[in-house]
Amino acid sequence: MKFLATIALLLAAPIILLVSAQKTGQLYVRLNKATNLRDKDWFGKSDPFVEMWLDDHYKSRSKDTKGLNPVFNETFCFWVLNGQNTLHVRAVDKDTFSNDKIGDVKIPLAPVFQSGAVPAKDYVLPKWFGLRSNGVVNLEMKFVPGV
Ligand SMILES: [Ca+2]
Repeated sequence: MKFLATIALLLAAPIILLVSAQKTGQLYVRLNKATNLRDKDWFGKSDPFVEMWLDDHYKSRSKDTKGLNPVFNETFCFWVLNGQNTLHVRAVDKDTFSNDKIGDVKIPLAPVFQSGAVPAKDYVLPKWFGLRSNGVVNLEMKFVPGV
């Protein structure tokens, strides 16, 4: 009987996970631009792009750009699930052999959940525990609950 109870628990666990992973709304992120990105390329040009995600299995990726002050003007939409409260943003330099991380930042979503919108703002990609910077991304957010 104990064995059966264990099996029942194992079967129930994914169902509980599914229920707790309900959608709570849609997050729109408009990525405006980045400035002063750290130069990762020793040879030739910098060609940065930006990745964003709530869940690292589902990353969104911007277009490729050129230079250290790229303009994106792209909007991304994410389904927000229960418990997701951080937007991960990473600037990456595209390379022939392996892409190179420029910097990243974790943006708390509580402000946009509370107010529905956060206007365009600079977010620093910290370096050395925030003592220096790998660059800045400028983005704005909007949250539409319960879709
Ligand atoms: Ca490159």
